[in-house]
Amino acid sequence: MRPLIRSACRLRARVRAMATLPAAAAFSPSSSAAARPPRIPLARFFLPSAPPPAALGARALRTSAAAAAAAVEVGGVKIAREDVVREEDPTNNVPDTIYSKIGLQLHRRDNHPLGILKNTIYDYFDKNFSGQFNKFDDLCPLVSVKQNFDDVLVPADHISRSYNDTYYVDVQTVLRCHTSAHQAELLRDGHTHFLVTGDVYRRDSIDSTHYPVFHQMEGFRVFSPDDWSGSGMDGTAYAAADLKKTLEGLAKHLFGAVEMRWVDTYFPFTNPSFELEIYFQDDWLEVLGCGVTEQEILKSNGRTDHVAWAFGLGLERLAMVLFDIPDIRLFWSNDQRFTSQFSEGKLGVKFKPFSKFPPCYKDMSFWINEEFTENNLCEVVRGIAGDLVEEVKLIDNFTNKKGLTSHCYRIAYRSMERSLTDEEINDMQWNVREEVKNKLKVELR
Ligand code: FA5
Ligand code: MG
Repeated sequence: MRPLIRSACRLRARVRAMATLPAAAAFSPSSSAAARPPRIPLARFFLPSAPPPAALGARALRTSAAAAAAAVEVGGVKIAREDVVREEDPTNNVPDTIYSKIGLQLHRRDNHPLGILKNTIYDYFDKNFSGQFNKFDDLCPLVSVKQNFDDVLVPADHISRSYNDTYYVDVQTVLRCHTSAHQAELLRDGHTHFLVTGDVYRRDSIDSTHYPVFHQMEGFRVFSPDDWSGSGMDGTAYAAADLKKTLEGLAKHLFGAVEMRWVDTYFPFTNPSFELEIYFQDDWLEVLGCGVTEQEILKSNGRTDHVAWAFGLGLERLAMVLFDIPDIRLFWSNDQRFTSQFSEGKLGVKFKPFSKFPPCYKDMSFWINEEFTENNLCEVVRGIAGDLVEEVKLIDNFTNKKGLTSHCYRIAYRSMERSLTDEEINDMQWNVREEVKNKLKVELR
């Protein structure tokens, strides 16, 4: 399985890690339901759904005057806590820690590494395509299941649709797990060249390169028969060649002269599909997924007889390398010692760590049950410790004669900004144990 997204293992070198993670989630090849079946009963994932909302994120946004005061605004849409977090609703799995990230839009801050990177990519497209690409960086992250999955042909039983992998507001509304969620509507609106940057949300494991909210940029370009008719190629070959040329140029623009390679892969929405890897600090780093758009997507959205390419790149992954940022949590830091190191237009200024506080490790063992998943455990830990949790790692695993399976997890607590006291760590660990017992219904050992 060639992957990307998720790692259970600690990464010796950051770049090595990012290039080789055995991903489970999302759209990587064979991360299919067969490869990793959801543990939560399927009935919970596929409740009969009402018709999807007509407009972008429409369902969430009827708020009372009082709630509106506390709401955040994204793309002119107000989102209040109760629009997104509903503890009593079994079809909702969005915690407060996730709600608190909505509307922060790190990619829209010109002095933030993600904003600096976004603007540098914009410069490349402006320069090479004389302003043809329309840019969107303020689309609401609340989208329908249809937008996030159906419109881009994600199969009904694909693992990425599970409650274990995606944040559901209700059966028909999710926090987008990729910026591809906007392809279809933008095509229908008549766009043929576009870039969509946004925060995306995935339930995931915890370590230095994985965070449940990260940022992607989607690129999309449509060709009409006139574009390829004189080329001697068919439309698909023409688009694939243009895609590779465009992205190789982007990689050079960001990294300078670099060694890179293409790897064949699978996405439900493109065929052929590729990943681009860059040789960096002694290893291959996957920086994006892309491919030639499936005809069905073009046909369904008003572009019969056209072809298109699309790509989706992870801004944190690129920024960690370009700026030497060692831990993905740092992107969310408001600490002056972090934020003051970056300024508009300055790509690739190397981050100087202001301190390294020691981690504190706590182990916990329990007998798992059928429903247990690591993503659920990580959510509980993150709910209590927030960004003070650096890693949650399975360190022991066995099944006894009675068929009971025991897991031992090691939790690393570490602040990026200060020393933690024994007392607060012990308190957090005690709360984690209580919640793991009560919420996950496992038997602590
Ligand atoms: C996708 O999300 C596809 N929508 C990309 C795509 C778009 C393919 C258009 C074809 C056409 P994937 O799940 O592999 O694919 O994520 C794309 C990129 O996001 C990865 O290459 C990586 O750079 C980044 N990424 C994925 N998961 C994480 C994560 N947990 N943390 C940080 N970055 C991530
Ligand atoms: Mg991938």
